[in-house]
Amino acid sequence: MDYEILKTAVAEAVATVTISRSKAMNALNSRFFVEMDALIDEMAGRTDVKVIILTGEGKAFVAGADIAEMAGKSQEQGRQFSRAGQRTFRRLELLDKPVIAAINGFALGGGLELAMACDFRLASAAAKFGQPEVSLGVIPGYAATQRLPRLVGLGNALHLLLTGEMIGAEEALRIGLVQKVFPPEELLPAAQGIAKTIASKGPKAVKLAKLVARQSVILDFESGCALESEKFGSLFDNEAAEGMKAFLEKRPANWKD
Ligand code: CO8
Repeated sequence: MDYEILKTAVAEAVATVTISRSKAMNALNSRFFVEMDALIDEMAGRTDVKVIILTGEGKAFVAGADIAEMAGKSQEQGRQFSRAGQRTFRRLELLDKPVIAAINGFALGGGLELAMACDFRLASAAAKFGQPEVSLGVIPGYAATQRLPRLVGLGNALHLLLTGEMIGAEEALRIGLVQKVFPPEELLPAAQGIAKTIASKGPKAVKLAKLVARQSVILDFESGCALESEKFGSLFDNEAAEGMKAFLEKRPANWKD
């Protein structure tokens, strides 16, 4: 498809996707969701891409759902838009390639929800985070009520959800909402460096590590461990043979995709 909002640049197996609607602080409109669904399909099929980075153009990562588009919706439309957006973010979360959020600026409302659907979050020291929905008389609709407590604990989540307060990158790091903070100009190079590190690892192992860890919030502990053992075993006589041989021979592994 012809993308208007999502601009992709691919280098060394890493796709850097920039959300480019900076005149509206990259707010998520209907067109964004059409493009994001297409992007997920495209990324799943591209053999030249192993890791995806999502970032934003200008001052914002994403300043939320598009308020101008949301205003005036009926109850039924509100429900439908929420479910459709949740489905898209879930598809992103379940993509069998790692997705890293490189949060360059405001990550508010639906923007923070998008970042939380990524596998981990890296932030600029200038980034700001919040769930300001209650200020608009709504609650989150793209699963922040479910993902935020899982990521930062119920108390930290409710503090953000009930006050609508914006927090800075250091506070986001402290509560575990982001994993690393960088000076603004170093964010993207650092994200690309981390992405390349992941791209250099056993591709099947990377996929399975994500798949099994993602099940930890769904499955009970014993079922999760059983799934881990099954997937662990599946890598033997397969990718693990090359990875361990390479270690013993003191050479880089020669992975097959
Ligand atoms: N939607 C639409 N337009 C936006 C949004 C947005 N979320 N955020 C900013 N813009 C627009 C502004 O209206 C402005 O447009 P214009 O130039 O035409 O006046 C332009 O972007 C620049 O914004 P500001 O002038 O406000 O820039 P500042 O630097 O002064 O402020 C802020 C930046 C702090 C990010 C400020 O723009 C802001 O507070 N934005 C709104 C943040 C917000 O409340 N986000 C949450 C939205 S609710 C949500 O995300 C719920 C998701 C679930 C949806 C469920 C399905 C329907």
